[in-house]
Amino acid sequence: MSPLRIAVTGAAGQIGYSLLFRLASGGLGDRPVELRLLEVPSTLPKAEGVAMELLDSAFPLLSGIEIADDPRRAFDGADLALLVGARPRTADMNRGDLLSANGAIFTEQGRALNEAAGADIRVLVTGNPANTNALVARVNAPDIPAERFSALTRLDHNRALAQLALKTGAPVTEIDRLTVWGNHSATQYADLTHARVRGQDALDLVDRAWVVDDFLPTVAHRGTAVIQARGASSAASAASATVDAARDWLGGTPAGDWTSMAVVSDGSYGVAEGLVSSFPVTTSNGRWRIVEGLDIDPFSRERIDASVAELAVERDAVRQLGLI
Ligand code: NAX
Repeated sequence: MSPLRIAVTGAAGQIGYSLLFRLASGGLGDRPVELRLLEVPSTLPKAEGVAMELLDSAFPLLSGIEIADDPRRAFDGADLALLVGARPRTADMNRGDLLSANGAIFTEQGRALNEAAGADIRVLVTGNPANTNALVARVNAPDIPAERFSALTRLDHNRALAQLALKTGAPVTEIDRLTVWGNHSATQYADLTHARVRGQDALDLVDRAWVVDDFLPTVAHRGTAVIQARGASSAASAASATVDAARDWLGGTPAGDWTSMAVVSDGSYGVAEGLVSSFPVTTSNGRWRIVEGLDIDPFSRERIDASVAELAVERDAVRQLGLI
């Protein structure tokens, strides 16, 4: 079996340090993997150290490791690009500075993907602001079909699953049809309207006050809570969600269930066409499909619209900056 060529950006960062080992140890299945570690020049020595540890783990599925500071080299012939590296917001930056710094990264990487990536490329953006970074990369890669780009909302989905499992006492494996809508930000909406626990409607098992006052804010602000507790942002759980999202995209969602993925909107559920927004999606054979026809109640409508409005503001900002 030919190896799956996976490029990981931000390879020497804290998510990279967890993600690379999950990919090399069979996180995507039993196909051998070749890893391309992309970093900025100043952090290449750290990436070398990570590569040494990957080698020292003697993973049976790891068929090769390459380190690069040139995205064209890292993406050359790649089947999967996991775009994790991004510029974090520092105290001296306003929102425009953040979008502009990340815009520079994701325009360059979009162009490099367009030039160099393999014909089967799938691009999953974890680096924040993930949805808008995915939009910028997609627009700068006009020869790659739009549906090959997505942004990570699987961590939000997994956080929601875990909270519902804790509340109901059911294992996560007994919960399905949960959806995260919108942006990977505090405006995201984790929708339990269609979720089931052991086949029963989730909303018959929990009361509305818990959903509104406890569940939704806990899921939406989980990243901040982890920073407060750990003194560093979510890393292992973000890596785990990135693996889950990539595995399901390539391998498919279980029959009868769906997952949450931020994908390019076709106008479904009133989300403006072209925005990269989280939807309920099923996947099979490397393709995703938005689950259509779900009833959206007025509460959900309001929450979805608020998150999508934020995405539209981000899109307008990167448009004004000339990034798309
Ligand atoms: P770190 O700061 O530990 O690592 C980021 C790495 O990216 C650094 O090593 C840096 O040198 C590298 N980098 C920066 N620019 C690069 C470029 N142009 N090419 C290649 N590498 C580059 O951050 P980490 O904790 O690993 O988080 C990475 C990103 O994930 C951040 O943007 C973070 O906000 C985002 N997150 C996204 C989540 C999601 O669910 N979508 C959750 C976790 C996380 O907050």
